[in-house]
Amino acid sequence: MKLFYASLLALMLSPLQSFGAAAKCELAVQSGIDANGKPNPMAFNVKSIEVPASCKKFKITLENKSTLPKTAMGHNLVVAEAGKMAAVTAAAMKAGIKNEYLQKGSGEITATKLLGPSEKDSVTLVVANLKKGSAYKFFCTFPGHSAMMQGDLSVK
Ligand SMILES: [Cu+2]
Repeated sequence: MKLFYASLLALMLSPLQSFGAAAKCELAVQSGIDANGKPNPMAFNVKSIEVPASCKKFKITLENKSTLPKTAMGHNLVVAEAGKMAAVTAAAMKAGIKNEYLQKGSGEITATKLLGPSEKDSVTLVVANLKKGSAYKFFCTFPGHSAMMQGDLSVK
């Protein structure tokens, strides 16, 4: 009988344990805040993103903490292969503010909307579509921002 209760207890605990060990398949990123948590109009608070290979999907939510208007200091978060970042940012500059500084189909894997103060948007990466060991970047395509606002993204 003691053994029965012991195995029942183990059964009850196991879902909790696997939940605790499960990889986190989402991440909150802020713009307008630097990696040290200090206000910085042109920064992300995250410098690199590791996407767990065990996640089917990986959600990134960008929240813009900058207080400057979208037309002057809007931010987005775009994901692309590292080798395509320059092409995506160049195309975004040409696309202009009327297209929220993104030329769709220029090489981005996914992109949030361009955010003004206190705005939020999320994107979801399908992890099976990313290659383990490949170099990806996340960055902001507002003209001039990607020099400061960028980081590495990889599948681990
Ligand atoms: Cu920006």
